[in-house]
Parts: sequence; structure tokens; C-alpha cells
Amino acid sequence: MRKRLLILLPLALVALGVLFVPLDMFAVTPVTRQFKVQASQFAFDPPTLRVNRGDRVVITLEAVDVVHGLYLDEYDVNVRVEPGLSKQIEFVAEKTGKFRYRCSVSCGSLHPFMIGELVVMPNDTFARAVGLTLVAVLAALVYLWRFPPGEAWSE
Ligand SMILES: [Cu+2]
Repeated sequence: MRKRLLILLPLALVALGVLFVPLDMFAVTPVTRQFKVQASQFAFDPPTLRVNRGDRVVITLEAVDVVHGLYLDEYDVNVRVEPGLSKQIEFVAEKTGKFRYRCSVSCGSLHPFMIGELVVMPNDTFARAVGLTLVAVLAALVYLWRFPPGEAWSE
């Protein structure tokens, strides 16, 4: 049993490495993501914007009915747009996580509920998944090589 541990432990460490070591060189190439967001009483459409870390985010904000705004604290965004007009917001999504943005202009009774969400995904999820799969396959192969099924319990 100790022998098994000695063989599998290094592989477990490699798996942890794959999980936590920065994989910037395998990261998905950042792209520009364009969104057209319509603000109306009392919602943003679409309510959720999904991007990867590093992406350039271009939001065209359009006020449909009355004056609205878009306030996104973490990315220092605060714009105001007149009805019928639109405004462009641009920033690079450097922070991963879920960020709420809200209307910054008091636009009516349900104004406090006028919120949307920016979801910034880590851009190396795919690379980590591939890496972990390779480690798992390697572990299985090493295990089968050291302990062939027929004689697994005879040592
Ligand atoms: Cu509003």
C-alpha cells in the first residue's frame, strides 16, 4: 500500500501544480467583445454579460425610455445616457469574478432594482482541464504499469 502512495503522490502533486500554477501562456487569446445593452425601466437587456479575463469589453448602452445610467464600480465605469441615444463604454476585463452594475440615474420607482451582471471568467479554464485530464491518464497508466490487474494484490 505504501508503494502505491509513493507512486501516486508525485502525480497528485503534478495535478495540484496544473490547478494552481499560472498558465498564462496557454490562456485563450483575448478578444474584443461587443455588447448592445438596452436600458429601460427597470432592467438592462441583456442582464448578464459574459467575457473572459483580458477581453476588451465594448458596451453600447442605449436608453430606451427615460434617462438611465450604468455604474460599474470595479471597472470605474459610470455613464449616463439620454433617451433615444446611446453611449459607448470600453474597458479591459482584468479582474475575474461576478460584478454587479446598476443604473446610476434615479429613473423611477423600481430604479434600485435595475441591476445587471458582468461575469469575467478566468481565461485558462480550458488549459487547466486539458492538463488535469493528461495527469489523470498518466496516473492511470503508471498505476497499471506498476500494478498490473492480475497481480495487484499479490505483493
Ligand atoms: Cu434606470
